[in-house]
Amino acid sequence: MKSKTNFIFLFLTSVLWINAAAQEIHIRQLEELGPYQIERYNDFPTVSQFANADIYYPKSKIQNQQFGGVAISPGFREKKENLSWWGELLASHGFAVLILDTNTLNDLPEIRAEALLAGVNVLRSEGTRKASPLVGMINPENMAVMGHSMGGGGALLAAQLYGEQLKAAIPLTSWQPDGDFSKTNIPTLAIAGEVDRIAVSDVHAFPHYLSLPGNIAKMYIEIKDGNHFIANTSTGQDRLQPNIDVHDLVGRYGIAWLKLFLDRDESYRPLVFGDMPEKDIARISRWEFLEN
Ligand code: 9J3
Repeated sequence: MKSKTNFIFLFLTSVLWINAAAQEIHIRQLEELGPYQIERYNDFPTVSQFANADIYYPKSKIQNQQFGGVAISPGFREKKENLSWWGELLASHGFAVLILDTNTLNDLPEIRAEALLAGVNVLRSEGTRKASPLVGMINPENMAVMGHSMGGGGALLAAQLYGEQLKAAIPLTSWQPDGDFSKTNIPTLAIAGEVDRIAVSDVHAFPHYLSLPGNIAKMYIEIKDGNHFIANTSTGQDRLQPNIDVHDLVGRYGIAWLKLFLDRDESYRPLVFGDMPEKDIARISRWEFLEN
C-alpha cells in the first residue's frame, strides 16, 4: 500500500517535472530565431497606400504549406528597418511578414491604419500571384497587424475598423491621443514601456488597452525601465534605440500570441496566459490580461 502511494507520488511529480521542463524548452525556443530559414524580397506590385516594403517569409520544405501573415508599420519618422528584427523573428517561426515604409515619414495613425490593411491585402495577393515567391503559401484568413508608436495607433485603428478581415493586433508602445478602441473585436496584445517619454504609457498604451472591450482576449505588458523604443530594432541610431534589451520577452509573447490567435494552435495558450517565468516578472512594471 505504502509503495503504491510512493509510486503514484513519484509518477505525478515526474509528470509535473517533465511538463515544467517541456514548458521551459518551449519558452526558450520562442526567445530566439525559429526553425525556418528566412527569405526576403521587395519586388511585388506596388500599392498607393504605402511607399514600399520588405516581405520576410519562412522557407518551407513542405509543398503547399500555408502561413499566416502579419503587416507591420513603423512609427513617426521611422523606417521599416526600425522593426526589421520582427520580420526575421516571425518569419523564422512560420509567418509571412510585410514591414512597410509609409508614403511620408509623418503619416498619422489613420493613414498608417490604411497602409496596414493594404499590407495585409498585398500578402493575400502575393499568395495567389503566379510569379510571387509566396504563391500557394499564404492562408488568406490568418492575418494580423502590428506597429510601433503611430504605427501602433494605426494597428489599433485598423483592428477596430477592419476587424472582420483580421485575426489579431499587436500595438508596440502605441501613440494615439484619446484613442478609444472599445469597438475592437479581435485579440490584442499591447506592449508598453514604463519610462516612455514620447508615448507616455499612462496617456497612450495603458488607456488604449483599458478602452478595449472586456469580451475579447487582450493583454498589456509594460516593460520596467523600458523606453519608447524597446520593441524596435537595435540599430545603433541614438534617437530610435531601445534602452534595454527585452526582445526575448516581447518576441516570445508576440510569437505565442500569433500562434494562438492566427494559427489557432492551442498548445501556445499556456505560454500566453500561463504564469510568467520569475526572470521575466522582474522585468515588467505592469501586466494585465483577459483571456476570454
Ligand atoms: O510614432 C511615434 O513615435 C509618435 C511620436 C510622437 O509623439 O509624435 C508626435 C508628433
